Amino acid sequence: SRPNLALIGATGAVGTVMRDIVSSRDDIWGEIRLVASARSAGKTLKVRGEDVVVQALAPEVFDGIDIAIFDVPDEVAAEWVPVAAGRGAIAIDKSGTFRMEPDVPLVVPEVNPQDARQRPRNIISTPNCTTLSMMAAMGALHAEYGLQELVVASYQAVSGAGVAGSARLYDEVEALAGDRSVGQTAGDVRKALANKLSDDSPFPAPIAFNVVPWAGSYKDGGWASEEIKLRNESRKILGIPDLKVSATCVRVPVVTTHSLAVHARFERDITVADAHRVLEAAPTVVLMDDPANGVYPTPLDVVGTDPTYVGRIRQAFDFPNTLDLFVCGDNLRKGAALNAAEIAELVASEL
Ligand code: 11C
Repeated sequence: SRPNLALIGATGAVGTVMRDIVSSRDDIWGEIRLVASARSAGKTLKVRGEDVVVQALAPEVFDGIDIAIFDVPDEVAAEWVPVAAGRGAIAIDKSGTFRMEPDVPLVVPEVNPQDARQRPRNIISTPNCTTLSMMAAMGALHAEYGLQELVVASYQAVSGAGVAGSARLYDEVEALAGDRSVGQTAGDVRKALANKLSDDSPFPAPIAFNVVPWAGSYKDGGWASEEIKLRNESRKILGIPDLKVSATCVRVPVVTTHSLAVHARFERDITVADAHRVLEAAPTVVLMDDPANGVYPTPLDVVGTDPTYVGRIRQAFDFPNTLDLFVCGDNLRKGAALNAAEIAELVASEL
């Protein structure tokens, strides 16, 4: 019989994309149950063209469920993922709670599908959307050329901070629209916004007309949690425990699709032509690399689609075996919902 799927966090930014993804991919599922906080319970939402009533998160919602995909805050995952797993479901968790635990695999299906089979706690984690934006491409290059070092700058979309993140960018743009005086004096945008919007923003500075060098929570040494996650998760997914990684994560006024500027050093000599060959053969990567003709990925040109887009591939002048490149990936699709759905399909195919 077909496996039953539960989507926990069905009403959030990722949950909304998740419903769209399970409705448009090959339908392998029996029941699809929608679950959210008590606040959203009772709402009717469409999945596979049918109305489904959202249930409140409770132990019984996992009864009869084979696979439960969680997209909920870390503390909700910490409490409820083990409940689902304890009741016999395989839990696929998008939160940061379990990713680095040694007995929980962290899976990107085109990079380390085999890891999904070792799941002693019935939990599989799916990575942070920033890490995921480059994994398909870096995994393919690593398989042939052996990755040694990554230096990354991110350009992260506001929807990485959920529905509230997108709402804040739209609100700020609307509040500033038409005022051609703003953005020219220090603090003028902050003042203009203070007069029109609450200061309750998910971002530590104005995000309209700005870039903000901060994403996530504060960690020792002045690091942001996103930068630490990118390092730890890349090592685990690629299976390179001593991979050298240094990242600076920056929020930009883009609604959806994270971009990364990547400086990658390999064990073996690698040319631009080598990278083109590898990435052209990678099924989930799209090469957009013809800068002489203005061809490279931008978030606005790829948002809402599934692949990882790579362009601006250059051989570094002053660093051996090193490429510089630019990657774009939809943070809500491959960065979140799609990767979780692909893990669920992989697991379901082996049940
Ligand atoms: C962002 N990448 O763009 C984050 C959101 O660990 O999954 C996801 C945080 C995570 O804000």
